[in-house]
Amino acid sequence: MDQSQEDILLISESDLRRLALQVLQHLGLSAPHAQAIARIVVAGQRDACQSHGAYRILSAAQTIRTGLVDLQVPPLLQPTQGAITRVDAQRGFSPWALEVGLPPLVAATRKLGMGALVINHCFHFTALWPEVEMLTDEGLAALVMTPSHAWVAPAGGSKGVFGTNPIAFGWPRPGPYPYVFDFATSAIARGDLDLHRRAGTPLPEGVGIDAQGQPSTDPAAVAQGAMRTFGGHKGSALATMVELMAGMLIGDLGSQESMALDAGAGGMPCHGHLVLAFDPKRFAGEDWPGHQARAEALFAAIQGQGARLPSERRYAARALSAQQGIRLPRQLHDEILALLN
Ligand code: NDP
Ligand code: PYC
Repeated sequence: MDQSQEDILLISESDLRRLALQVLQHLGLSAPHAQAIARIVVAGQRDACQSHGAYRILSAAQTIRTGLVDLQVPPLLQPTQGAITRVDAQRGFSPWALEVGLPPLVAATRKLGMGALVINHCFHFTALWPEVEMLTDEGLAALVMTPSHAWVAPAGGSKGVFGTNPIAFGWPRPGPYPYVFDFATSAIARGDLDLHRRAGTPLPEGVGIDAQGQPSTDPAAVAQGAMRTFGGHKGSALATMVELMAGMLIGDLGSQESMALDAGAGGMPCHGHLVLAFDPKRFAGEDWPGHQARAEALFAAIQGQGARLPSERRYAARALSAQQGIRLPRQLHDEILALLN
């Protein structure tokens, strides 16, 4: 999916945010919904996350066309119960609900040592790392997970049961960049499958099967069949955990139910979302700086072998975007602009 220089526009972060806001509001979203979505998708494009950056403006538009998502409804913050902060997104998109739930989550985590933010009834289509970074910025460790649509077969099976069910983890570090990983528990994110389909390029071997259960590298055939979990039975178990923890545990839909709600309309998934936060100063106590230094030694041991840490590619892209502007595929830019017609 490499693109030549002519296919790429350089755009400033503020211009891309302005464009995203204009389009999202034109599509009918209230200003706070549009602003929260714009912040998160622009951050994705700035970090060169092609499947979860500006491309997701098209996903938002497609979801809006289904008529299932509420474009105006404010998230309902419920009274905090111990460690649990709960926000009912009331079938709106998730980013505004996240922003509403974050301050009480941070307060509860500082008070109790750990906290959980449960977002119910949200349409969720973003990357998870921006959510994790909002917590590492507060000096907290974080673990975030969410179901999606049942596109992914269990290891040993051939029919979609799980969502692409991403898990993200963040650890606060001295300096500007936390340790963060963020990945789908499927062998490929659905967003990347879609990008292959749009570009007419084959999928990597081994990520999906067609409707007859045969291995396929044709994105359209795999979209009709099923995607595989990463790491076989291990990814399958992690995907199950996400269904349980961010579905049944929090009293919300899993990926099969989300897909049934969509009923073939082609919108983004609607379900619950779980954000866990941990205060190292409460877990490690006064010795936290010493233990944080031990964590730094671990990272140095990884990098000392020539291996890279997760998110290094993103952070490098972030620095490049700050210097040169954000790289945006011209075709995507034109498709986003066309939403104004
Ligand atoms: P990738 O496989 O691209 O990357 C997974 C993680 O591994 C990243 O943190 C990445 O860091 C890191 N990584 C990649 N290569 C290496 C390497 N060689 N050494 C060390 N670390 C490495 O992610 P996915 O395609 O699985 O997911 C992409 C995005 O899709 C995620 O942001 C996820 O949240 C999102 N998603 C959202 C869903 C939703 O329902 N909302 C569903 C599924 C996915 P780096 O970024 O620096 O390369
Ligand atoms: O890429 O798998 C994905 C995805 C699902 C919902 C949002 N992104």
